[in-house]
Amino acid sequence: MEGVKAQLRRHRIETPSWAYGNSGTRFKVYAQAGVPRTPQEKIADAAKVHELTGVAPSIALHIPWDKVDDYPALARFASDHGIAIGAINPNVFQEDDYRLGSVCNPDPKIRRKATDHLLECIEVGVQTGSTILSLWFADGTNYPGQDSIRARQDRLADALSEVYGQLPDGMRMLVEYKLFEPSFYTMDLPDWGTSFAHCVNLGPKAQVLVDTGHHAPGTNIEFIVALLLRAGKLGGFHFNSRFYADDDLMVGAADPFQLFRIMHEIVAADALAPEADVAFMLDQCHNIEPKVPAMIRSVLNVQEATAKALLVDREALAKAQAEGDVLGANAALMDAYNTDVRPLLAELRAEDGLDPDPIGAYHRSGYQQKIEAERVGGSAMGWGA
Ligand code: PSV
Ligand code: MN
Ligand code: MN
Repeated sequence: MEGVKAQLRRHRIETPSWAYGNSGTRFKVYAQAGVPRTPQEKIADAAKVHELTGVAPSIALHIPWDKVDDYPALARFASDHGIAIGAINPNVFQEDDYRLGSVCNPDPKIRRKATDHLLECIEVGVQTGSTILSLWFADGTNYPGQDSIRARQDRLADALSEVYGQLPDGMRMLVEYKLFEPSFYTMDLPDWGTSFAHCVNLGPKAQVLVDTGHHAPGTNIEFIVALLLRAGKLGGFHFNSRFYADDDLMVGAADPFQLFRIMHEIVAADALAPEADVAFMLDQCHNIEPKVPAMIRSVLNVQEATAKALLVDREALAKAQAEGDVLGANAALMDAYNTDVRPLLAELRAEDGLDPDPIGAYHRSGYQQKIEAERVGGSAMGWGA
């Protein structure tokens, strides 16, 4: 148990700035009381989540949603609040110019503009002390014949390679894929194989980012995770859960067993500790639920899945596997999954001077009342607006 606790203490989960702001679907963005109006207020909320959970010490930024004049000052603000700036996410999908794509656009001027924004985000990373440039492209086509699939891949490869060439030491590039949406015929990065192929060509500083909501229903995500880990190409996750498509619901809400299976692959490959360089990030939209407690819930859900994965009796599992004991091997996994780890996590928090019940502690803290009183006119994150 002490070994399990030691590993849990070293686990890091990053929360996204955009999940603290108002969000919604294409039908409606719901305004909530107390949501942040500035990047600083998003950082304060992320810091609250870290203060109560102890395992969420960084916040991902989305540029220009979190654009400021002075990035070093923003990083200092974060560190004064006990957290760091995590992945920098460029946004090349929210301007009219990008109607036919960003780095894959048939117009070279638009490709230049998009690539320049990616380069600008490297600079944001340098100024904020970030080590991750996290790329997602909405690029694709809606109709057969609309554009050349191969030419678009060439343009994508060119842009990625230019950006890769500018990555400073210590910074890596994560390439996210998504099956569909906003494009419906082709996405230029639709799946892990396409991301992987580009990353292999680019070099060791390019790795694949797995967003759990970006696959076809029924996809075995832990298989992808195992393959990428084996190739040293798993850069990180965007955790969230889905019932249908890219629902962006709280991680662990729809399928906690899948989350456990993913974390089991991570633990089995010894990839949980920060040195393994797998970034455990959340990417969610809290449309109808209050933001900060929803984020705390999500962090706890990842932590619970991780604790269960750490409880798998590896010796018993390896023995059963070697002996071809199908039921025994499956039982080794299920015993861990069916363990209630909440008492263990409560104990861990108490030992570390945290409240054993982070959500209860949030409600008792008065933070929600404070932000509702102080913050009037919170902004939409941009997505779905
Ligand atoms: C796209 O669906 C995505 O998962 C990408 O990570 C974006 O940066 C993020 O969502 C925006 O919400
Ligand atoms: Mn994502
Ligand atoms: Mn998504």
